[in-house]
Amino acid sequence: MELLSVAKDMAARFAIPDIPYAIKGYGNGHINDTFRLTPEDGSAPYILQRISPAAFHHPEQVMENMLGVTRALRQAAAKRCGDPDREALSVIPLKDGSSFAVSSDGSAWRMTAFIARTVSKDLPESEEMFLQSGRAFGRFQCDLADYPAQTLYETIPHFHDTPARLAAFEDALAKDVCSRREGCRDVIDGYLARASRAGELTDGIANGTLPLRVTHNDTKLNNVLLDEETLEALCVIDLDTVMPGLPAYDFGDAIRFGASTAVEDERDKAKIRFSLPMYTAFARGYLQEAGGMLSPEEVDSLPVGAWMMTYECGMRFLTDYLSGDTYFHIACEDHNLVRAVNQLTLLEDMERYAKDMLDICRREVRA
Ligand code: ADP
Ligand code: GN1
Ligand code: MG
Repeated sequence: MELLSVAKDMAARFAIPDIPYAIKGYGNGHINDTFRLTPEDGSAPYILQRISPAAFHHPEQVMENMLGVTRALRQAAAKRCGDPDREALSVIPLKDGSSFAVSSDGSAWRMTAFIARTVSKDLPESEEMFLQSGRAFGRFQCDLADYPAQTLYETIPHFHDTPARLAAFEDALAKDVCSRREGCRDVIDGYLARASRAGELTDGIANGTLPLRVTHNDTKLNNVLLDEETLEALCVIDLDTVMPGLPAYDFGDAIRFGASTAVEDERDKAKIRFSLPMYTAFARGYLQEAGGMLSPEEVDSLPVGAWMMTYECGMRFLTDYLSGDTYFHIACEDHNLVRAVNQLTLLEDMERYAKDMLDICRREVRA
């Protein structure tokens, strides 16, 4: 059955008013299948999502994490006199009270209240916008500082274990199931040439200098909803990968995405540069909120995170390309290859700024 028809069937199982809805695909996520439900009577819309079975093998664990984390985030918003309904997601239960539905093909579906009058962006439109998103992710880090990490499931094991991502890449390379290897030798070599740095963050975990904290792990700008009018960052979404991790992952992934001068799938490589002003803006916002809870070693790990997340994400795109595009949503045959080329291009430019990136974090944490 077509996914939209399944979505219509699934929608009827949730505890929402029994009125007609228009259902349409929504958003730019690469993982889940997202639909917006708009009631024909003009009342509040909903978001319905099929949790990606390729990414998440235990959706019940994803949902248990999400229930706990949204509860904590709503409490934190209320405590600072914010609006929990706009600053945190609300999970809508099924009519029988459970948190997700299962369709006949075994995939899991969940619903959240649609947060109205918001936008999500694929590139920051100003330094101020990116600074605000830095504040939102920094605040997120603080809001979950006391969350019992041991109660969280690891929804994707080894998610930011870059040496493990490198091993998966080398495996895909050796298997070359789609015979794509020879067509992208230069890109492959660019990633392999940097393999010796893959353990820089995981070594810090192993030797105890970088403590695990509760982190988001997928901090793209389009995973924070901005107020449509003020463009202030309002609500951090996409909580599927909230797990024990490093602040360097959250800082780094946000930089990878938002301190690029072009979108992830830009076809003109010449447009891709690393933006030090955007980096500075995000560092300022993030450290204003989270700087106080980070050790000097953690602050120094933030620019390493930017390098690592760019390297790792590019390698993941290339691994998926070599493996036949089974993980990330694609819109054309070479989509994952284009993304992998772009991450490498960004990485090469970013490498020229390593010292500035470190100096900026050290300066901003003292500001
Ligand atoms: P994916 O894992 O596929 O990225 P997301 O949970 O990030 O899935 O959702 C995809 C997009 O849908 C988001 O980038 C955002 O634009 C939109 N979205 C998701 N949840 C909501 C919500 N509750 N209210 C408004 N927009 C939402
Ligand atoms: C995916 O779900 P989404 O689109 O926000 C991916 C991230 C990647 C990102 C690259 C669960 O994020 O890890 O960095 O694509 N999420 C998952 O755009 O794998
Ligand atoms: Mg997302």
